[in-house]
Amino acid sequence: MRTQVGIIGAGPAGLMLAHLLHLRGISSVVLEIRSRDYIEHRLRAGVLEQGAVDLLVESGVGERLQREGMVHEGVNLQFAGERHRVPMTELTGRAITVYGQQEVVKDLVAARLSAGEPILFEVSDVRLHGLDVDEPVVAFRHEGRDVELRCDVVAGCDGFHGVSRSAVPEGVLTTYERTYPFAWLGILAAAPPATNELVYCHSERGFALVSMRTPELSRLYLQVPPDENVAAWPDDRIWAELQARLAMADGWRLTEGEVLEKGVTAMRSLVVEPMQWRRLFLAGDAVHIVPPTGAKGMNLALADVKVLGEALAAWYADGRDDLLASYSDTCLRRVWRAQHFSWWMTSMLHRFPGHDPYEVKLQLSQLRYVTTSPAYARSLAENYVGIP
Ligand code: RFL
Ligand code: PHB
Repeated sequence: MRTQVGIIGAGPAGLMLAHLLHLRGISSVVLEIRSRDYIEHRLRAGVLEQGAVDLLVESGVGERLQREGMVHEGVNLQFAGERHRVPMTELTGRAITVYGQQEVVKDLVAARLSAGEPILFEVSDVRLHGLDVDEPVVAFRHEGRDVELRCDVVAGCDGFHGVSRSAVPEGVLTTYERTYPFAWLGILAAAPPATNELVYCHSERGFALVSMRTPELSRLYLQVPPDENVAAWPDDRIWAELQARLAMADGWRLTEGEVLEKGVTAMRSLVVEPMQWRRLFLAGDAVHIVPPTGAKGMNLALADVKVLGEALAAWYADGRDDLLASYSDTCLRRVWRAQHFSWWMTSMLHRFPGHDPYEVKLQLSQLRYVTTSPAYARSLAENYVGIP
């Protein structure tokens, strides 16, 4: 098999890159180890920055997003039993849109298949060769056959557990990372969202988050110990803990409903630099991870491939390689801003096992300052809606 760009992974990064390349007349083949059904129902992120929405709409895959996405002009921070709204749109002129990552994936898969372009699902044994001599080959198994895909360039969009990153020789990449001493237990519940906008809640019992997917579905999270077993959390315990953490002085209560899905997510920060080696370009979770507290992961994945798509278009159309050469540096500026923001939100809102009462007082002072100083609130807002 032969194509111009071999794309490993059909998450938001790989699918969006394939779509952007198709619009420029550049051929690609997308390889995915999971099934179509699996990737279209994997429950993950839910917040799109303004820039991500613009990218989806301008590239022609935003029709359902514009119809079904929930536009939020503010976000709430809750602490000491009080809720404070940060008016993001008033402060920045921009907004976020709540729309599930699996919906973005469905829209991109549909666009690709209706264009008659290939996505090979359920491939296995994916290996990269020939990078050192600039003749990349992706070898894999598909439907019982061994296949070799020859390409000009490989895009490694295969997420944190992918294989692309490890095709780079030892000593080339530098890893920067943090792990946090807690995880998130997330649920999807058949309950109308209890608030119009998201609530990030600091409490003595630990962090909680109120989010949503549709007017009928709530998405809720609780800080739990790292490697927590989901079995330790029967539905009743989850609701009781959410109610306790989210309790307000005025008696407000969370709407409860049937728990449809449950899962535990580890919290880590990670950046691998540079995001390129020769003809291999890495994008999204394959090279950077953020804790979900800043809602940045999917947005960074989309921002990377926007840069990569434009750089590849300039290379194919005009033989220009300056944009490909600066791909990593261009992306890493946004990546590090999001790293800092996500780390900062995480540090301000969670209960850390080693914290003493002094550190808790500092968190509360910071939260009060962010929600009362227009300057500080604007800083949070511009990071949250996404720096253009
Ligand atoms: P993905 O989505 O992980 O896609 C990678 C794809 O590659 C496939 N793959 C392979 N394919 C071929 N060969 C191999 N050897 C392969 N190995 C793996 C995988 O099956 C997969 O389909 O990476 P991508 O595209 O970089 O997208 C990144 C986002 O998925 C991720 O950053 C977000 O989900 C993170 N995240 C959030 N991001 C946001 O922007 N806003 C949020 O509100 C938000 N909330 C979240 C989140 C992630 C969460 N979890 C579960 C980690 C909330 C949670 C709970
Ligand atoms: C979600 O709706 O899944 C969500 C929202 C905001 C976050 C993380 C996850 O910061």
